[in-house]
Amino acid sequence: MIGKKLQDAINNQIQAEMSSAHLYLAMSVESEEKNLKGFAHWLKLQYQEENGHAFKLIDYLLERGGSVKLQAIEAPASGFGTPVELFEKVLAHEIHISKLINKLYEVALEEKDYAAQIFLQWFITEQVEEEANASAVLERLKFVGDKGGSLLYIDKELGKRD
Ligand code: OFO
Repeated sequence: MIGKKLQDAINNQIQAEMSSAHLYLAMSVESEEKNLKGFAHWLKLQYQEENGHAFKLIDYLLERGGSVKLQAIEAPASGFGTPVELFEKVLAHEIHISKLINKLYEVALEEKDYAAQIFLQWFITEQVEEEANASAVLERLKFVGDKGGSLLYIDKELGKRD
């Protein structure tokens, strides 16, 4: 059975993951509207990945006999700017989520919940990958530029994500 403090913290993280999904869906739709189909595809897969993170936490809480309390998801921002600005926002968001995951892990440490510590290590590793993925796209965009033929090339590359 999981303690109340950790249960509340996991419920907050479920909300954060679902908010991430919502944000990436908004970014995907905006990219589609700009006819950047590769960006839209990449961001749609990211949306699905975030929902997967939320479900992983939901399943874990249920497995531990906890109570899942879904929270409101705010409308995401819009007007994400140029492709470079868009991926600056993606990277900043993932850095923010990494901090939340670290705080969640600290709760598991304080509560001496060893099982939860092992479970949450997956998320710590995942955040390294999430930041690296966003950073790689941002660096490429900055290197080749986010206009004209360069943009079309990167859009095509992002469309290959599976
Ligand atoms: Fe759930 O990792 Fe991104 O936000």
